Amino acid sequence: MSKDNTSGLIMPAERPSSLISRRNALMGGAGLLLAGCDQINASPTVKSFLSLGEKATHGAQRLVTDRNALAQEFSRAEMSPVFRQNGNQNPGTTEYNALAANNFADWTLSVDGMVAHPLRISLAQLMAAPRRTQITRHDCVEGWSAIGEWSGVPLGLILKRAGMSGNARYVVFHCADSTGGLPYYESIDMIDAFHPQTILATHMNGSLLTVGHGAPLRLRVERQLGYKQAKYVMRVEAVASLDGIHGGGGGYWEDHRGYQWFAGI
Ligand SMILES: Nc1nc2c(c(=O)[nH]1)N[C@H]1C(S)=C(S)[C@@H](COP(=O)(O)O)O[C@H]1N2
Ligand SMILES: [Mo]
Repeated sequence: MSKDNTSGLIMPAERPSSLISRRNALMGGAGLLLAGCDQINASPTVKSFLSLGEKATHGAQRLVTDRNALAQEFSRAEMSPVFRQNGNQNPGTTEYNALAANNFADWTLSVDGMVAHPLRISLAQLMAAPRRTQITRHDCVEGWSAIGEWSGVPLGLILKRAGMSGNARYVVFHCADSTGGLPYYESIDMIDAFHPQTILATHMNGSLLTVGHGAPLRLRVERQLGYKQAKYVMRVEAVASLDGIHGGGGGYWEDHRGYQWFAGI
């Protein structure tokens, strides 16, 4: 955490080496053995051994690193000059308007469901928590993308603080807005919930979130498409199943628009 706090960015150079060391740890050193042995490549026995090794490595990487791999991060110079607002741009309810009028001083995030210690966290508490900052690309299924900087508290920290049950399988985000009476909500699995780039963001591009972009708190789950990036998050719920939560599909778009629950990129 402290590394992220001081630089605000993950240095691009860190990523390949951490991936390589993860692979080597995984392969028990076989990765190291196979690296850079041009001389012995010629022998057919060695060749077949190598291709087996390659398959094993790729298979293991697919299993272990694909879902955990980091989404690409960008430099400040690559940030989009305009990051559009999309979907609902203001919940507009009496309750939300009152919270916004007071700069969300009375707002709290509820963390509940399958947790040992249900929490109510104020914005001030979130601001004081360890945070992570990342510049990533947002991809909306409607065909636009934008690169922006997000800063917030890792979701995994909050779930650990709440003492989430080992039997919980999904994290559901309940939002303040609805469309035609249908509440916006989204959900992710535990791999995404504990992914290092999954944060509950309070800031975008160095400033507090605007109402249009989801104030005071939104999810950033960087390996997923735009519609999973829930804005106006009011409540985080740990559950064993998505059955019985609204339409049971795990999200507003999944329930009503036929979008895939898993929107991995
Ligand atoms: N609560 C809520 N979250 C939401 C939406 C929404 O309508 N309500 N729209 C989604 C979609 S489709 C996209 S592309 C992004 C847009 O985020 P932005 O307005 O910050 O660009 O938010 C997502 N999260
Ligand atoms: Mo979207």
